[in-house]
Amino acid sequence: MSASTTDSAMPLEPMPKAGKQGAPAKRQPDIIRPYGDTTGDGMVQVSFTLPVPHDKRAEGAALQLAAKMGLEPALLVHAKPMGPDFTFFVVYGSAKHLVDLREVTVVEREFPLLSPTEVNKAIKSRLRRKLVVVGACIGTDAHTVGIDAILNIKGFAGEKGLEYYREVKVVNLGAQVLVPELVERARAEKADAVMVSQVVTQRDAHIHNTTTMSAAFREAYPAGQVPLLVVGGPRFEEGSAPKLGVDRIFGRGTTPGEVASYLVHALAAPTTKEKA
Ligand code: B12
Repeated sequence: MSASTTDSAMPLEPMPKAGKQGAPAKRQPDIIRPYGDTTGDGMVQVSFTLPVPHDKRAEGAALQLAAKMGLEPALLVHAKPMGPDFTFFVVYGSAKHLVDLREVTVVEREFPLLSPTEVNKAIKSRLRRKLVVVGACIGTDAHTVGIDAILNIKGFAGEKGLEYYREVKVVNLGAQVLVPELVERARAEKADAVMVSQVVTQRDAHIHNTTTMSAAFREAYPAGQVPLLVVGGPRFEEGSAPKLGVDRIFGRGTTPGEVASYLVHALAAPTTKEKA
């Protein structure tokens, strides 16, 4: 999403009035601002930590940062020492920036959502064997909740995980798996898809680990036979899969059903004949 304009003086389009029943759908304005107390007042709340002890100067520094971020006027609503050398702040202020909805680009899901029955049926009729998935958190990452939400039978957001799917064999290797171990197990299991989770992003660990993993698979497998490489985590950039050498990235809020539907799309899609 991009805010093309930062000019608070730019007039906002008036909010369209609510239509009566049967009236044409009301038109959304293209240029919008955040809403706090009154429509279009631009109010936002941000939190951050500065590497200074908590005192009056630290509070002034927080307000200076807010002004430089385009928040004016801004109120310091919370300041708390984080140990002797750091202070955590919450600032509430009016953002100068405008959002142009016409410039927002959205990455649409490229496959249809299927029910578990449809997924099982597609795998059975097209692969004629179980689809094998090997999953892990790689590197030093121990955040297994995300990958477990996708793989374990208990699932996520009311959907059962891939273990629930009769036609999917799941091998969940857990946390802190080394890339060579993952490659070896994927080969031993004849994995169709490898599912990797990366939650920690400090010093771009998720990027480095993902590119290392994809390079290792390309090296270990003959060209064209690398399993489908699927990576997930809350802080990946949408659409960054090609850059990272993997087939698909899944982000925050992904559900098992989406992943199962993607696996069918990528590995057991209907032939042109079947579609016709
Ligand atoms: C629970 C938790 C822990 C638990 C983890 C327990 C476990 N078994 O997983 C414990 C206490 C062990 C822990 C430890 C640490 N943690 Co922690 N932890 C969290 C916390 C609170 C929740 C993460 C979580 O479970 N989310 C819920 C799941 C369901 O969401 P998710 O992971 O995003 O997964 C979804 C999607 O992303 C996607 N997905 C994820 N993976 C995959 C994989 C595939 C294949 C697919 C398709 C989809 C997919 O689908 C999932 C479902 O929608 C977050 C903060 C937060 N609120 O997010 C911090 C957080 C992730 N932790 C953090 C940190 C710093 C740490 C520690 C370094 C702390 C320390 N100093 O020791 C250690 C690191 C340990 C290690 N070696 O990795 C930071 C990371 C910061 C960063 N920029 O990297 C966070 C963001 C907290 C923070 N704000 O500072 N942590």
